Amino acid sequence: MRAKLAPSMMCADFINLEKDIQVFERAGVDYLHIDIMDGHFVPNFTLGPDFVRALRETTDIPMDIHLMVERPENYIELFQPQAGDIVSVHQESTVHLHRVLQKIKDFGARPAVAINPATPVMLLKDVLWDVEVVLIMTVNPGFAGQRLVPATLSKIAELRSMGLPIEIEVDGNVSFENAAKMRRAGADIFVAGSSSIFRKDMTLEEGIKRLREALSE
Ligand code: S6P
Ligand code: MG
Repeated sequence: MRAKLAPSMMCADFINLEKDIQVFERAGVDYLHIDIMDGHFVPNFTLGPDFVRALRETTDIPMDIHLMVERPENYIELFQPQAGDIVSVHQESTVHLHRVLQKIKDFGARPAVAINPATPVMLLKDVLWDVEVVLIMTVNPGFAGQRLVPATLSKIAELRSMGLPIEIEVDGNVSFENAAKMRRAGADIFVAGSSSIFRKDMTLEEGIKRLREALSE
């Protein structure tokens, strides 16, 4: 599968958001990655449904909504997922994983399950046929700008070797160097944050170009 890019909007310039979105449209990125945190599942707060609504008025780029919240089944309606969006819920965040994945499907969006670095791939065995995407967290969720947890690379390869028709998304310290390793291990969707396209020493355009080059090596 073709490598896809999902810029992480929590790393964007909130004061000049429209400018960043125009760059993403010109560059043809595949998704806008939106981190949703509740201060319980992860010790931080970030974006919310109003932000998603405002983005939808500005762009047609599909959303990749990453729910880092307890009991995600209570919040799907709030985000009004649309056809073509990805909505990911954490395996660790609910005892009703199957039910919430069906709910996402009912909205016509692409259901996805996310796992923390400490969660083994095998715990997903009984939902793998109910998801289109598996999001492998390559850092502990909650913050941008962290370092890769190296053991997560073998989880990408382990999942890919199962031969399932799913896309593998990676999120966390997807630097130019790590992105190439993740691609070789079998990842398809790359969340691009402060380690790549939002680096302070280059423009967004340069960062996107370098990330694409790293992924095609
Ligand atoms: C972390 C969140 C991520 C970050 C992304 C930032 O909890 O889910 O989506 O925004 O990891 O990228 P970087 O390159 O700063 O790690
Ligand atoms: Mg994320």
